Amino acid sequence: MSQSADTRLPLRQVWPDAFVARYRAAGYWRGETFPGFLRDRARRFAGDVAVVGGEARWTYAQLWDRAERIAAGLLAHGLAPGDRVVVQLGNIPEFVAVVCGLFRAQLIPVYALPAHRLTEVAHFARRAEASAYVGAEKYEGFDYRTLARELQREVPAVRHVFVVGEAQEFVAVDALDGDRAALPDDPDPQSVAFLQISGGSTGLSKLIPRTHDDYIYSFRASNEICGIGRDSVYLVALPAAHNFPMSSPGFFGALYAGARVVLSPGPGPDAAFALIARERVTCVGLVPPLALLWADAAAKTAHDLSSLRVVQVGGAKLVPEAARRVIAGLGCTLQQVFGMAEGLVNYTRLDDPEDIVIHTQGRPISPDDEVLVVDDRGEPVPDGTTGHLLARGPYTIRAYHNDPAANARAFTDDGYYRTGDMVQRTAGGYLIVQGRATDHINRAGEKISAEEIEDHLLAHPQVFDAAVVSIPDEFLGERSCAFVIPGGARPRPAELKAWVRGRGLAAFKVPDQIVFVEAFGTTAVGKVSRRELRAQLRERFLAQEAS
Ligand code: OOB
Repeated sequence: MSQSADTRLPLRQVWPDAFVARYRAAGYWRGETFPGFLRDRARRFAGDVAVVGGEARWTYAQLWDRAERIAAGLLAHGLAPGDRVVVQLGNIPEFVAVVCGLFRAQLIPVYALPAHRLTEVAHFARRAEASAYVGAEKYEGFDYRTLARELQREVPAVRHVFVVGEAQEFVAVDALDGDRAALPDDPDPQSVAFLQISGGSTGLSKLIPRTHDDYIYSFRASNEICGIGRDSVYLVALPAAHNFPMSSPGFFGALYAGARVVLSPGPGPDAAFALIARERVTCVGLVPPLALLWADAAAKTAHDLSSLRVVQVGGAKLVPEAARRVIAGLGCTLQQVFGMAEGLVNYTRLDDPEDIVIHTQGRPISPDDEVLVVDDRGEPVPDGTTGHLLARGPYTIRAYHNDPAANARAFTDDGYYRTGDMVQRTAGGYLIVQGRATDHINRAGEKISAEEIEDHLLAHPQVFDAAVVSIPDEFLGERSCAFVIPGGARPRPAELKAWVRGRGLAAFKVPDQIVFVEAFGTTAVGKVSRRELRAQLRERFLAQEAS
C-alpha cells in the first residue's frame, strides 16, 4: 500500500443526485470505464491497428497487452490504486500505452505538457499529491530525466520515476512487468479517472478531475458529431496531453470507435503531411495558426492529402477570413471546436451551412448542456448580445481538485462553471466567442496567466512592477507583452526573458515582447484593479502602434 494513501485529499467529482439520475436515464452515463472499453476493443478489434507512431504500429491486442504489462509493473514497484502519477510524454505511442496502463491499474494520470518545466510540474505534483512521474529520456532535445531529478528534490513525495527510453538510475517503462493477477477490478464509473490541467483562467493551472462516465460520454458523443467510426484515421498533431486531441473526439474517441490513431511528432505540415498520405488520415484537430500554415502548405505539397475529410480548428478563435482560407486551402470540411478542459465542448456540425461554419464556434455536444449567457450581474442577456458564458452539464466539472478559493470563484452556487469567455448566442443556439473576461493570453491555443508571469517578473531585483497583457498578433492570434517599470538600472529585455525561462517555466510563457515604462500612467493610481491597469496599458500601446 502507498503510505500516503490515507492522508491525501480524496479525488472527487460529484454531481447532485438528481443530475446523476437524469444523465443516466438519458443514456449519457452508461457505466463504462476506460479499462472496460479498452479491454473490449482489444477483444473485438484484436488484429486492427490501434496506434501508429515512430517505428511502432500496435494492434488493439498489442496496445492492451502493453497496458496490462505496464499496469502490473507499476503495482509491482509499490504504487497502489488511487496513487497519482504525473505523465509528461510527447506524441509517442508510449503516451497512449502508459495512460492506458495507468487506467488499468487504477492509477490516476496527471497530464503535463511536454513544454512544462520544473516549476509547473512541481506544482502539479504537489497539488495532485503525486507519488510518481513518467517522462521520456528525451523529447524535442530536452532531457526529462534531469527534470525528474530536480522534481524529486523539490517534491520528495514523488518517490518513483519511470522513463521511456534510456532510464539511467530510474526504471525503464519498457522493463515494466508484473503479476497480472494482482491487477484490480474495473473502477467505479463515477470515480475520477485522471486529472487534466486547466488552461482557461487566472493564476497557476488548476487540476480538473474527470470521471470515467463523464469523459467517455464526451468523446462517444463527439464521435457521432465528428463522423468518427471504425474506418477513421485520426491524426494527433497537437500535444496529445491536451484535451482537444485527447477527447474532441481525439485519440480516445478514435480508440473507442475502433479507429486508427496516428501520432505526429510535430504539428507542422512537414511532419504531418507525410503521415496523412501514408496512413490515409481522415480527421485532425488544429489550432488556428497551424490551420493557416497547413492551408498554405497544402497548395505546394507533393503529398496526397485527399483522404482528409474533416479538419477541426479550435483552442482559440478562428476569425471568419481565416476560416475561409482554411476551407479553400485544405479543400475538406472545416469544423470549428470551442471547448475547455473543464468540460463543455461546442462543434459546428459537419452538415452545417458554410455561413455557420465560418461565423460561429459551434453549439454544445449535449442536449443537456445548460448554457447561460449573462451580464455582469448574472442576469441572462438576449440572443445576439455579448455576455459571460456559464455552463453546466453531463461532462462539465462541478469543482477543481484541492482548490477551494478557485472553486468559490469559478462556480456559481447552482453548479455552473464560469468559463471566463464572453460570447454571443445566436437564435439557433450557436455560440460566437467575442473575447474573455479573465486576464490570460491565448497564444495560439496555449493559455498563459498574466498574473503568473507578473509574479515571476516581480521576483527580478531590477523590476519594480510589471503587467502582462495580450496583444493581437497576426500569426499567433495573441502574443504576450510585459510592461515593466524598472527598479534601479533597467535590465535588458533578453535578460528578463531569460529570467522567466530560468524560473522553470514552459517556453511559451516567456513574454514575446517587453516594453519599459516609467510609470503605469496617471489614471492607474491607487484603487485601479490589475485588470483595469492591464486594459489601459494594452489600449495605450495599441493606440501608439496605430499612430
Ligand atoms: C481548449 O481547452 P483549454 O482548456 O486549453 O482552453 C479553454 C479556453 C476556452 O475557455 C476559451 O477561452 C479558449 O480556450 N477557446 C477558444 C476556442 N476554443 C477554446 N476561444 C475561441 N474560439 C475557440 N474555438 O482549448 C479546448 C478543449 C477541447 C476542445 C477544443 C479546445
